[in-house]
Amino acid sequence: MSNRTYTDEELKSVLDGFGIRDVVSVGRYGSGHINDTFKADDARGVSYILQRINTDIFPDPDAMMDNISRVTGHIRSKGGRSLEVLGYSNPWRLYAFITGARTIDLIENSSQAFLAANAFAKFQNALADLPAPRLHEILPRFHDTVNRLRLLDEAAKADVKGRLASVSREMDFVNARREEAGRIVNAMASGEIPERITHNDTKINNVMLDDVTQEGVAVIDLDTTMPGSALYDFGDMVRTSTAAAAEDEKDLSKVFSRKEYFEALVKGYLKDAKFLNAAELDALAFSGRLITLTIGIRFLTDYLAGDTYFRTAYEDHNLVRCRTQLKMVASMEEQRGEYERIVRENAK
Ligand code: ADP
Ligand code: GN1
Ligand code: MG
Repeated sequence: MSNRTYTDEELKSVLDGFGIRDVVSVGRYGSGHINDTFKADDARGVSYILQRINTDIFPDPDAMMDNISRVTGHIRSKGGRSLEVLGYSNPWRLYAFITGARTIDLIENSSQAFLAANAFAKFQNALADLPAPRLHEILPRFHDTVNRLRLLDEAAKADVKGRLASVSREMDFVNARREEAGRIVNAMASGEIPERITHNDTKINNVMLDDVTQEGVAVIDLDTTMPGSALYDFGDMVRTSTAAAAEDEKDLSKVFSRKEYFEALVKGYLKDAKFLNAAELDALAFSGRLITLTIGIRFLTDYLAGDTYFRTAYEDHNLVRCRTQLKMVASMEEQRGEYERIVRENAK
């Protein structure tokens, strides 16, 4: 968890190191949970994104930046828009600020869901022919739900904050779904589901939407772009882009998965994700439930471990987030037949 504060002088001296000397303002920006992100403006009116990479989570920023420069270079070589690294000096980096577009934390209409999913499909498509070598595996077993369950069990056993007794309902919910946890990792191990280059963090605020057309003009937050499964990328879109309420909404009656947004996601994704095989298509609806359960498990684990991973704003923040994720899983389970039908009809 990085709740560190930075003085203006500190930030200006980092910017100075990158050759940006006429800074008129610099302040916290965005709502990411991992890195410390700042927007800086200079006297000419040019804006920058300055980020301190969270090195507790990303132990090898050089490998990460190597991935990012290969990925962004490849996308640009095909005429696409991407992050532009203006400077990097571990743990700081400077990006050009992408103008004319914005990120949102909650989808506002079906059209945005369609366009965001289409942007992620195009991203995966563009990277399908990235020349060798294989990208660095920045966070091994990142979406491996079986491993995430093991980490949850360890945190529950240690119970460092004495919080276990208060989460018995959440633990029961997770425990009732352990059987499904290995479905994608096992299918990847057997080769049924192929390894692809994937983003691995396709939440809705990691794609910049055009201010006018709402099109996804650039996929950002490329820290976890590495070998993975396309299913996890689609699943995280379902988690974040079908949600009727914020990831940390306390009133669970407002939290559910919207079928019309799910349908828009499927259409937007399948329009360009022509590479999917039959096993992937078959697991598309399932991937939404699995990744949402997995993120719920991760929030719960962090809550039990004393909030050391995700940035939190208050005492129970991770527990609140865990509850929304589990409610989303329940909502997707209720609509399972409909969601599977939508995938089948659009995959024809
Ligand atoms: P985190 O890993 O903490 O989620 P992100 O890289 O996603 O950090 O950045 C946090 C937020 O900052 C994004 O959701 C987006 O709103 C904004 N942002 C990041 N990079 C850019 C950029 N190049 N141009 C404009 N906004 C950006
Ligand atoms: C983190 O970095 P950000 O805020 O885009 C996390 C994702 C989680 C997400 C939950 C590197 O994403 O895996 O799904 O929070 N990123 C990392 O909101 O752990
Ligand atoms: Mg982000």
